[in-house]
Amino acid sequence: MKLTKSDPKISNLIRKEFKRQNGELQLIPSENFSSEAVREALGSVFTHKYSEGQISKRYYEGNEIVDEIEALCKKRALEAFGLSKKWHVNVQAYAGSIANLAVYNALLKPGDKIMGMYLFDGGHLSHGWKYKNKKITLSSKIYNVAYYFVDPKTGKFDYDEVEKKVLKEKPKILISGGTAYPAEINHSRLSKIARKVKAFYLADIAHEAGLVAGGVNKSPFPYADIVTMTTHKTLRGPRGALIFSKEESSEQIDRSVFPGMQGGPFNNNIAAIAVCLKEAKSKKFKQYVEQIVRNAKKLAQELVKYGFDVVSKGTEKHLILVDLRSKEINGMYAARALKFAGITLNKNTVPGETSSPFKPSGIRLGTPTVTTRGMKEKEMVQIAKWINEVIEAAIPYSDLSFEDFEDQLASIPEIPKVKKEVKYLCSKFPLPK
Ligand code: DSN
Repeated sequence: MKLTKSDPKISNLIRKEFKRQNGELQLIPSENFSSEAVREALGSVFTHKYSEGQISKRYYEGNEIVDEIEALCKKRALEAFGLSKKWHVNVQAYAGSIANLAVYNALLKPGDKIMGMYLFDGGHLSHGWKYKNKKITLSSKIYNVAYYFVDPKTGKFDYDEVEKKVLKEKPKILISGGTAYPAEINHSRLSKIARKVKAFYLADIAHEAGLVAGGVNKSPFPYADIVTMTTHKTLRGPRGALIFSKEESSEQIDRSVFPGMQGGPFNNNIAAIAVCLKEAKSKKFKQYVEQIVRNAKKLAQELVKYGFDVVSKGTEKHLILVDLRSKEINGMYAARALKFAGITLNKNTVPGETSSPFKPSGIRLGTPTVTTRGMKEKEMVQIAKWINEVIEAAIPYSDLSFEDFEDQLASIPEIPKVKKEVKYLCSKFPLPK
């Protein structure tokens, strides 16, 4: 029975969410809009099957077709990143954080040290997060955690300084990647630094996976020992994760995912990941990711023209981080004002953060979804103008409590005006169904 009949409430909520995504500008850089083909595979009968184990070595019967789909997904994953048989890929991890934890669990003993980019400088929670001496994430409870930082003047890494820190901390795994670092990462240099302390070099390219597959960001594969990524950001697939490793650690990693951390893989997800990896090999996808970066660069340039302090003065990727401390409004207030105007992005901490993750000083935005809709540089100029208009209009109210600020938003004339214009632009660039 169709969902509209069997469960109209859920069906209606799905319809409303599509309308929300379609009727507003989605600028959260870790989000994207997958193809109908990806979503068809995701909703397929593969969701019914248990398949603990590896191809041809399953614990349950009836996995002959699951074996085929997992083998195809692995083959496509290697092809999408131009990798030889020297690389192995695990496609079973439920998510990026689990993939990273599975890598640590495979290669380390509890108490060993991992070292990654500091969260406020663009790192990720799963690389181990301690805040004000409190161990927040499981990885920081199991392992010792150390960080390296951006140069506060440039917002970028000074790799000589990173090297000094790594030589002092001597981690067992050196990690790069995260959520809010707009410059490309120097994988070659980081892998050399890792070698100096005999550490594994783990490149987490969750954000950049599509950009690497499409050749617009440099590949970490010639340098890294392990590469993890999610599949739903710039790669434009379903939610999920891939772990690439070399022969010497691949078996430990497979065993760490299952039975170490997970039960049966989500075969419907694996099917959908296989679909997105085929899409990622196409010429159209390459053009798509090239446009993502052109759009992000244009948007960053325009924001700079309006006097926004864009971290690292621009971007080499799909994402932009704006430090609002010079604008007398924080990220929490700015993000909510923009949301009222139909522009969805997220509040974010910034390098040298002087506030807290709950009321951070910045906003983060990016271009994967608007580029999926077909928007180009011309639309980025318009979007920057709207962002400026809304933030400038909201600043006079930013001393109010958050509740009072929210109450005021609808009565600021610029906000409904921009919302109407945003809606019109969105109607000209509909999301693929
Ligand atoms: N939540 C993701 C992001 O927004 O970057 C990372 O896990």
